[in-house]
Amino acid sequence: MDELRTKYLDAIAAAADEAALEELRVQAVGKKGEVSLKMRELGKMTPEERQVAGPALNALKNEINSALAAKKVALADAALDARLATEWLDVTLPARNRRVGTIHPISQVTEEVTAIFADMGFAVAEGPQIETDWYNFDALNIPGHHPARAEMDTFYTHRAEGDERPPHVLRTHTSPVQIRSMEKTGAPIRIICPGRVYRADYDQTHTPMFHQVEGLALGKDISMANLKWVLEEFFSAFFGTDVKTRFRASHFPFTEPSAEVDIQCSWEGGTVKVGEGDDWLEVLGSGMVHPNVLKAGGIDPDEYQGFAFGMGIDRLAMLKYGIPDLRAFFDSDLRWLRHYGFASLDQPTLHGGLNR
Ligand code: 2U9
Repeated sequence: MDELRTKYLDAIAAAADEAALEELRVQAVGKKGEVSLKMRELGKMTPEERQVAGPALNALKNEINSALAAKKVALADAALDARLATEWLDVTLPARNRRVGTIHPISQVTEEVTAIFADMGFAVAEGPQIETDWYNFDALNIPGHHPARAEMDTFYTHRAEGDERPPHVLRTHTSPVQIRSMEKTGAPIRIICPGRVYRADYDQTHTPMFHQVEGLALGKDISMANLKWVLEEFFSAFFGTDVKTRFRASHFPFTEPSAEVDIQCSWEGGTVKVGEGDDWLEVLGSGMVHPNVLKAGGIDPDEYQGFAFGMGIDRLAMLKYGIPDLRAFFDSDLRWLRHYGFASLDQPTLHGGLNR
């Protein structure tokens, strides 16, 4: 019995894993294990022999079972320690640097323009980029034969063969949004419409897609004087300095009278500065909304009148942030975007100052 005890207790102590332990359990105390076979021999003993051998065998069996259980726990603890050692993590290490994206200058300027006009009571209206020719042209007093249609370099969509309806167009200006807004809410109304517009034109100063913001203010007695105040207020807030404007008589089909608007600037060493000097820069078209356009929007021109204007957002961004090349706006060049882009938490507000 001493031999058996030493044999199994040593083997259990040396067992490397649970499988080895299980094998030892079967060998020692399993149904046909060595200790179990010895217990079967008790029957052949004399009562005196049995009285000594019985308790001793039981004690050995218990001792081996305890050793097996203790070793099992020890092996599990060792396995957990090994796992903890390999999966150890230093939570005090500083985080890895991550590259953050930037806000595109066009998005930034759109937010700035929106903040300034919102402060003057203008809401933002949006509409579809694919329009019917009625909303893009007819409603704006540009009939089929009008030269402005040809001049606009319009992108047309395809109609199925035999479908004689006029094709849809990629909107050439955001003016259709104003028509839709007039239909929806009527007058009085004060909105700006920023968004993408499309013209089939590509050179140093034109891209086939660009961004416009148009404005519309209708009421019982809104005049060109209100237009001039609103625009000077806008340009001064946008460029962060008092900006004079100059109105030149012009012609657009959708406004009468019409004016092109220049802002005061200086030219020095090939760079333009807004709000100083005595040069002028054309930035905007405007006028009093044509009665035909009011009618197309469902508004009575004998009851309401007002002004409208339109300007290029891309152009505004170039002027304010000194961006030289228009086409780079749409190249998705990450180096350009990191250089000219804005921090995402740097949202423009009037009280925070719009300018960097
Ligand atoms: C309605 C009535 C009138 C919007 C106007 C202009 C003049 C204009 C150009 C400036 C540079 C477009 O970005 S640009 O190429 N825009 O000259 N836009 S008046 O007139 C409207 C619009 C909607 C219902």
